[in-house]
Order: sequence, then C-alpha cells, then structure tokens
Amino acid sequence: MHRLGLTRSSIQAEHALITPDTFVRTSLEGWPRDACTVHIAPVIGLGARFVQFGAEMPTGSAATSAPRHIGRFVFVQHGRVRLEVAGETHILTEYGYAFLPAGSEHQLTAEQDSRLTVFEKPFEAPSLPLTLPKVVIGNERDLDGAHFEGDPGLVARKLLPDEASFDFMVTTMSYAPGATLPYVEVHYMEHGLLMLEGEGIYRLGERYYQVQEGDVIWMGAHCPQWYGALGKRWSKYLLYKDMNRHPL
Ligand code: UGY
Ligand code: MN
Repeated sequence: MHRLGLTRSSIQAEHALITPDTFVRTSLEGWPRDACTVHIAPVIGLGARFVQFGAEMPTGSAATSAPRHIGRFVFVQHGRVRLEVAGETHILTEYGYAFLPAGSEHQLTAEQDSRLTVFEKPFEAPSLPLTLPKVVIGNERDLDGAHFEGDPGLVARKLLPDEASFDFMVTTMSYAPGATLPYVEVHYMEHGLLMLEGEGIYRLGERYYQVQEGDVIWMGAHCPQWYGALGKRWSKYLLYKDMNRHPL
C-alpha cells in the first residue's frame, strides 16, 4: 500500500531515527558504485563528529581504505567478506567485524552478496604516552557479555579493547523481553546505533519512538536516552560511542 508520505523517520536537532523505508543509496569514494547509504554525517542536526553508513556489496565487489586520518570499524550484517590488511587475509562472516586504525591500508572484497555497517571517525591521538590502536578482528558471537549495571536481562559486549589508545568503542547491547536501560542517560559522548534484532521503544530527547530491526539512530551530545525492550524475544543493537578523549 502507498505510504502517503508517512514514515517513522524523524530528524531532530540532537537526535534522529532513520528507518529503512527512507534509506537513499549513494556512491562513496573507495566503495562500489551506489553501494552506500550514509545514515549519519557531520551535517546532521546540530552536528555529528563521526559517520555511520551501510554498504551493500555485490559478490566480487571491493572497497579500499578510508582516507589516512580516519579510523574505520566494519561490521558484517550478512554475507561473507575477505579483508586484506597488514599482509594477512581474514574472512568475516555474519556478525564478524574489524577495526582498521587510521592509516592502515586494506581491502574488503565481498565473497558473497554482503551487507556491512561502517563507523568512521577522524582519529584523535591520545595524550602522551602515544600508544596507537592496533587492527582488531573478531566476531560478536564469540564474545562473552557482562551484565549491564548488574541486570541479567541486559548484556553488554565490547567489540574493541577497553584501552586509552582507542578513541571510540563499539558495543552490542542485548535485552531480554521487558528489560530496560536502568535510567535515562545523559552524556556528552555521541552514539550511532543500528537495531540488529528485535524491537522496543527508544526515548530520545523528549520523544518516544517505536524501533525495530534495521533502524538507525543518532544520539548527539547530551541527548537524553532510554530503551525498553517491548518485543516477545531478545532485542539487540550495535552501538558506537566516542571514548577516552578530553572533551576540550
Ligand atoms: O553505555 C552507554 O552509553 C549505553 N548504555 N547507551 C545506550 O544504550 N543508549
Ligand atoms: Mn549512552
């Protein structure tokens, strides 16, 4: 049925919900033609300091490194991707991921039709001692989780090392049906979010949104945020957060 101009997408000054019915594909340098949907970019609302995009890669297509000052995180939603970096070859399958520090030359080749989500951020070096982040490869399904704030119905998995050399973190948050964030969070760090599984309700600023698998959310600095899992099965989201740097 025609949607008559209606959508759940909503773009506000300090947050956004972007639903798949409104995704528009474009060509990004280094990616196959028309492969990318840029969800979050510095031009959104009052401004973001990172980029989140999806990439649909047909079998055999390839992507090259980000510009040298940009750190990149790649997550495979589905498909199979070959990553060549630092003289090694890695195969990333569903829920596989890679962190590619700024300046690391690499190539991603789709061995099957694949869908990726990518976070990128201009790298901010840490204060002395200057330790630089390394390449990280993993699969979310191999990670042990920790109960968030002691709640057995809320499991957080850190996809990157919790080390000061990294200027952002990527986590998955999994919620049992009925579980919620324990309180409304307000923090100066930003989030980019992809709903991986299930459904729930997200408070962003003063509004409440129904959200489901495939939705993207941007939470700008200080955006009040809270989530409740309303579905009948566990829900899970992938979450970017800038970390470990002085706010000035
Ligand atoms: O740690 C966090 O900032 C996380 N709990 N935020 C969120 O899920 N919106
Ligand atoms: Mn948060």
